[in-house]
Amino acid sequence: MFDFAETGDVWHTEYGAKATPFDMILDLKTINQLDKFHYLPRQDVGNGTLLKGSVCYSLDKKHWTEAGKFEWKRNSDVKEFLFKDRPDARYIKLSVTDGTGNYGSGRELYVFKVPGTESYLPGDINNDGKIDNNDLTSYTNYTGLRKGDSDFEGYISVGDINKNGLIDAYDISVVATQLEGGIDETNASPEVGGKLEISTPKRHYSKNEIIEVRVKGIDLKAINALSFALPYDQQKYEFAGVQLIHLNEMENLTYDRLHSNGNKALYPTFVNLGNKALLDGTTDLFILKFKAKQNVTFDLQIKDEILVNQRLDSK
Ligand SMILES: [Ca+2]
Ligand SMILES: [Ca+2]
Repeated sequence: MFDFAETGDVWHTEYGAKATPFDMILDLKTINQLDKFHYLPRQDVGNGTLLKGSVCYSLDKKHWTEAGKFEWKRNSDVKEFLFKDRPDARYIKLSVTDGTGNYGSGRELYVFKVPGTESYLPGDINNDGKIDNNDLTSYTNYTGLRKGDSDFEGYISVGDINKNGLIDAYDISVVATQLEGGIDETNASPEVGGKLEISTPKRHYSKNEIIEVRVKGIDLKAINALSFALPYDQQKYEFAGVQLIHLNEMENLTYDRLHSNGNKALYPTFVNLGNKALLDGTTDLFILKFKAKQNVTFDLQIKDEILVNQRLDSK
C-alpha cells in the first residue's frame, strides 16, 4: 500500500499510537473515472485491519463528495468498494472510524477505473500525457474563455479544473506551478488571502481621454497567481494596455476577450511560472489603461476575482 510495490509488504500506522479515526488520502495523480477499489487486509487480519468508515472522492483535494460507507468483516478476504456513480476523481479519501486495535493497516489497495476510460492529467490541455510549456501556451490563448463561448465546450472545458465555467488563474496555475522546476510543496505557504481593488483618479472622462485604472492588492498573503474579469461596453471603452508596477516576475497573461455573445471583458491575469516570489501585503500592482470612446462616467467593476497560492488554495 502506498509504495507502488505490487505485493509483499504491509502498511501500518504508527505502533503504540491510537490512530482511529483517521483519513487516508490517495492521490491517483491523474483524473480517472472510478469503478471500484479493492482493499487487501493483512493475511493474519491483525492490528489495523480496516473495519468501518466512509469513502469520499475529489478532483482538487478540497471539494469532497461522499461515495458511501463501508463496514467490513475482520477476515482476510479482499474487500471491494464500488463507486456506484462512477465519478471522475483524482483523490480518494478513506475516513476510517474503526480499525482493529485502533490502528490502520493493509497489504494493498488497488483502485480500478471504469474499463475503457482514459486517465486524464489535470492541466494537460493538449492531451499529450505530460505538462509542459505547450499546455501553458494553449492556456494563454484560452484565458477568459467562458462556458457559453463557442470554443469552450470539449477539451477546453476539461481545462477548467476548478469548474467555475471560466479559464482563470487557478486553471493556469495547475500548469504553471509544474514548470521551470516546479514549486516545493513542502515549503509552500498554506496561507492565501487578501483582495483586489480598482480605482481611478476621477470619475468623469471626455471622449479620447485615457482612463488609468489602478489595481491594488489589499492584505495579500502568499499570492502566486491572480486573475479577474473586467466586463466593459465597447461602445464606451477601448483597452489600451497594462502598466506593471509591482508583480515581481509574474507572467502577464492578460487577455482582452470578445465573447461569443458579443460582450467584451478584459481578463487581467498574472501567474508565476515555477518557484518565484509571492505577493504579500498592501501594494499597487498594475494600471489598466482604457481610452474613452465617448464621454463616460467610469463604472467598471471587478468580477470573478481569484487569488491563488502555490498549493493551489484560492479565494
Ligand atoms: Ca500536455
Ligand atoms: Ca476555472
